[in-house]
Amino acid sequence: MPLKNWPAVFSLAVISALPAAAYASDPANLPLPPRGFDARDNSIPHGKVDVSVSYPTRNYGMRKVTVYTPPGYSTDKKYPVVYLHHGIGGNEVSWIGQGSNEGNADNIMDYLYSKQMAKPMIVVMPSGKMDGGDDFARFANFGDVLLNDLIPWVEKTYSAATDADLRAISGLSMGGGQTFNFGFPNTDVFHYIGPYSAAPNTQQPSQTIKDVAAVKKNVKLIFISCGSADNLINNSRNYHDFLDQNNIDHIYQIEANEGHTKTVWNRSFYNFAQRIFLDEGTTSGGGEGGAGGAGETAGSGGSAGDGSGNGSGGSAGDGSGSGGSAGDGSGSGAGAGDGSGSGAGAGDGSGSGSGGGVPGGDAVTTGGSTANGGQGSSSASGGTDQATPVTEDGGCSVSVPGSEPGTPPWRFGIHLAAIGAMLFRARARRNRG
Ligand code: FER
Repeated sequence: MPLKNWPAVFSLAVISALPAAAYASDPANLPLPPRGFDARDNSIPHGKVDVSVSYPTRNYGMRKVTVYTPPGYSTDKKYPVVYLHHGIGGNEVSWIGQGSNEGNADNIMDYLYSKQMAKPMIVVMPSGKMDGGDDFARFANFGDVLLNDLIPWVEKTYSAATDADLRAISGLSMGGGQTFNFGFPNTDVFHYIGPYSAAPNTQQPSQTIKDVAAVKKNVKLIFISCGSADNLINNSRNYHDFLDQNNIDHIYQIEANEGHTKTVWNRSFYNFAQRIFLDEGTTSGGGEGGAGGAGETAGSGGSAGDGSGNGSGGSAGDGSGSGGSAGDGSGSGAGAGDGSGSGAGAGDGSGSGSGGGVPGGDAVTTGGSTANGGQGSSSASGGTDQATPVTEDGGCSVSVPGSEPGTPPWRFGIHLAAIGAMLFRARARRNRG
């Protein structure tokens, strides 16, 4: 063999010695939602659904949109907004179980609030298929309407925040394609991107992600999901691979044995909605810390970035606080809330939360997730009196190439949790005295 071919042979040998999926990280494998999470439950508070409201556009006349506002919605506050898109046969009511019935976003949000598992947010479900042209054009043309007609109208008409940290885009199938196509080129507008079962209208990642650094810097959560038996799965896998190859953190959730179904879309919205808008508020340290354990609903967690930042948990005015989160290495976060819970998350694959509950209050922690792709772990330590700390799953592993689920240094997290709980108790004592 001529000498000049040796480098090629050598690199081939190295490549074949690596595990089969050298760059492709594993799916997140999130647990199934609890029974009833997407059903109407008359024993819990409901948000308000404005069905088929009309808003003006520059080029398409009046268009329809359905808007869900959370229980207790008040114009005294500004709410984050998620724009949630339907599939090819759908319209503005498909996500509330009407018409083509593609999901139950209203029931899911009601459920999440009843368990204090999501930030209060507005869910905007537009009719996302414009008039004229083939299906691809009709869905593509909505991009301009979304950015230049709908978002400004929502922010004028509802008590909506206007910060990109408080805006998310999501959707199913053709709407999943829209989520990729409108989300990635506009990371200055949307900081959370959640496409489910994306359809063939999905553009190539090389077309939508021209600036990898901007995606890494801006986007707080990318949540890609699909049924394992969906024959459109390549659209999702393609992005998963691209994101892995470019070291962009994301959750890749595959629903085992599911096809192109509403089951996938409801589970996906349940998983996405509880992971968005968690880290607005007090932030110090650099950007890439893990998503951290979410201690509670309201309140705002601190988040610490790679290596050295420190975040201290937000204190919420309305009876709850949320966990801090820490990134790789030595960041730390601790959160203490007023009424019902606190969480602390540490980097490197572990998160923990401690619930310092008030009598009758619930402390809920969702597992810490970190940018490191380690195995998440979560724990809850009890609140006072009748508080019932509930520990959810062990955290989602955010996929990062080459990361191994190691032994999570969860004891560190417990320490932080204990400190958070101590602070909480001290403050409660002060408040009582
Ligand atoms: C296709 C397969 C699926 C396609 C669109 C879809 C236009 C969309 C499905 C949906 O939105 O549910 O080939 O091409």
